[in-house]
Amino acid sequence: MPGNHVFCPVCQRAKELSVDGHEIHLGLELRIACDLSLFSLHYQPQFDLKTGAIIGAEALLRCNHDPLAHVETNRLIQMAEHFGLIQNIGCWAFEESCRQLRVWLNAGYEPICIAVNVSAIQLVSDFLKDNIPPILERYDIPAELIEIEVTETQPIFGDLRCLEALEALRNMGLRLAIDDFGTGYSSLSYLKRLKVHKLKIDRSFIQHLQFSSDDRLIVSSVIGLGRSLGIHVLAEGVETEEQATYLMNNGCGTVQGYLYGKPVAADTFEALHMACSQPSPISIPV
Ligand code: G
Ligand code: MN
Repeated sequence: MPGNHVFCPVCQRAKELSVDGHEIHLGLELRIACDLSLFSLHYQPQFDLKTGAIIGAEALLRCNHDPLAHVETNRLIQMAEHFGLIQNIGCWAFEESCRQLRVWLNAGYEPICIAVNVSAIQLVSDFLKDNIPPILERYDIPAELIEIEVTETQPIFGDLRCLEALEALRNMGLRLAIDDFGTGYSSLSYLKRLKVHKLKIDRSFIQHLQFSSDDRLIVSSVIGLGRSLGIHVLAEGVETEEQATYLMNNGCGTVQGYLYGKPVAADTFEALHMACSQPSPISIPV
C-alpha cells in the first residue's frame, strides 16, 4: 500500500520537479488549484500602431495557488496538458474572458477583442467547442469579440481534427489568430482557407530587428503577406521605440509588448488601458 502518498495518474510518481528548491508534486498542486478555482487571468493590451487606440487584450493564465504562483503561463499550460487538466482549465479561461468582457462592456468601455490561447489538445476534443456557444450566450458576447489564438509551434495545421475544429470555431463567428508566426509549422494555404484573422509575428524576430537584416526582411515579408492575403498582422514582444519605428514604417498594423504594457490583472488593466482609451497617436520618434 502506498500509505499516505498520492500518486500522479500520469507520471506515477509521488513527487516531481522542484521549484525554488522545494520538492512538490506539481500535478497534485495543480489539481488542488483546479478544485479550489485558484486561477486568474492577466491581460496584455494590444494597440493600433497608427492611432494608438487599444484594440484588444491577450488573456494569460495565472495560478493563485502559492506553490505555483510563479510558474509562467506556457509552463502552466504544459502541466495542465500533462496532468489531464487542460480541458477544465482551458474552458474556465474562455468563460472568465467572456465574463470579464461583459463587465467592461456593461461599464460602457469601447468594445475590445479578447484573445484566448487554445492548444491542440483542446482542439481535438469537443469539450471547449461544445461549451463555447452556451458561454457566449450566458454573457451575451458577440462571437467576433473573442479571438482564438493557436500557436504555430504545435503541428495544428497538419492535423485534420484540429483544422476541422478551427473551422467550426470560425463558423461560430470567433476570430482566429496564429501565435508565434514564423517559428513553426506554417501552412500558408490554410491561412486563407480558415479565414485567419490575424498573424502574430513571433517576438524572436522583433527582438533582433535592430541588429539582424534577416529578421528585418522576415518581418517586412510577413507584413506584406498579411496585406496580400487581407490578414491583420500584429507584432508581439515589442520592447523598444526603435522596433516600433521599424514596424510603423513598414506598415505593421498592430502591436503588443512591454513597450506598451505588460500582462496585468483585470482591475489594473481597466485603470491603465480601458479608462483612458481615448484614441491618441503613440508618439514615435522617426
Ligand atoms: O506566445 P505568447 O504570445 O502566448 O506568449 C505570451 C508571453 O509572452 C507572456 O508570458 C508574456 O508575459 C510574454 N511577453 C509579452 N510581451 C513581451 C515582451 O515585450 N517581451 C518579452 N520578453 N516577453 C513578453
Ligand atoms: Mn499567445
